[in-house]
Amino acid sequence: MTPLQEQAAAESRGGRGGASPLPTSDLDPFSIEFFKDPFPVHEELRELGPLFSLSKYDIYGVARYEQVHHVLTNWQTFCSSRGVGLADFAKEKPWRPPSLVLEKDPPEHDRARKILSKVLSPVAVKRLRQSFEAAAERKVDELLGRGRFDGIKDLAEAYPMSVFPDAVGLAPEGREHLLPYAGLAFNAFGPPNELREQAIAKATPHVAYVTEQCRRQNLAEEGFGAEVHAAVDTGQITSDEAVLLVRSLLTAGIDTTVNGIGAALYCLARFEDQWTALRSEPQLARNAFEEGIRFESPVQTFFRTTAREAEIGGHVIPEGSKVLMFLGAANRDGRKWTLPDHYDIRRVTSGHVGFGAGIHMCVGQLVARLEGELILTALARKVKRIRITGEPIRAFNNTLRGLTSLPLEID
Ligand code: QZP
Repeated sequence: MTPLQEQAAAESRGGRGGASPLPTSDLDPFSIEFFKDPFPVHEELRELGPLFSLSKYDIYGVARYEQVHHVLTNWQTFCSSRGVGLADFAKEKPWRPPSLVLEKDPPEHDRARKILSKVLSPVAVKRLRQSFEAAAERKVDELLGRGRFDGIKDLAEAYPMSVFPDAVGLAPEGREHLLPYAGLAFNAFGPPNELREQAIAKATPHVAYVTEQCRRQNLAEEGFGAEVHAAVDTGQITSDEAVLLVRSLLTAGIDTTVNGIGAALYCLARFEDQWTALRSEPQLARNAFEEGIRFESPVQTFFRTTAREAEIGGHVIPEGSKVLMFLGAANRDGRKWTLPDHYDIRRVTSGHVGFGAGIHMCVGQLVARLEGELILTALARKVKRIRITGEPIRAFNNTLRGLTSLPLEID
């Protein structure tokens, strides 16, 4: 028997655990069928209870806001150092050297986090506003000139790709590896299904590119990359650690904002009243982006591992268990949100877990929000109408939710 089955058996014998037996689902939360429309299933998962098990992977799951938030904010019990994907680093070798922020716990985590917090601080991000704003306006002008375009390829991907790699200080050559590398990393958090295995099979050139570009000599003299490496000179980190921290920027800094901008764009194209509201008040752009993150949750899930015995909703979880957090379900939990399935650009979005919560909460969130705010502001100021002209095509990834194509017309 697996630990989970043993516990279920113990509970049915009236042993320790919750007053009621732990609910189980045979859902595969990493299947194409689920990715197509996860929201009705999210509701079923929330209704199962505060904690459930997923028999397909012998793991635990949380889908209600309260429990997702609890797991995110209790790192001593729900640790990251055994990986935030399905793979338990205590039992299997990670596909790449672990991230010094994402896949560590305090105190190691805090040392690395401090460097990135400073590099991505409010003051540092403020300095980018002018150039990011000019790029957003150029992008929207170009798309207005074309009239018809792909909202994902030509906008949600093109805009971050036109600003973020330069902000890091990457050379112009080889940038086509960035999105495939991120797609790989986000698929790798999932189980060994076709998405993960195919991505790993094609990984070599993308990994080689990222590994090489993270070195100090390959980064511009100014930019996030150089600023990370400057922490070597002051003795805060080693040069090997600096390379890995730049890798974190490249892994987490692009595909996330691509899908965040894609989410807001897809919402604004579908919900005409919200587009009208944004046009009449472009100052709402930053919140329209944030609400897109809550509504679509571009980062749908990731895991923690119990570092010690834990308790959720009256159920005991043994040490060494994987707990899957359904961020997308928490962000639409009716226990927390009014009209959760409505995209409302005036909503008070604070508290959503689309950027996580607690000590690991997205360190690049100010860069993401800047990009989101500026591209939506440029659209609101310059564009009268957005129309979907063809069938949106969904992208399938073990972690990220978004589209691969969104045919649009603007005027
Ligand atoms: C990915 C890294 C949603 C998160 C899992 C995004 C993420 C954050 C950090 C890293 C990768 O440090 O490589």
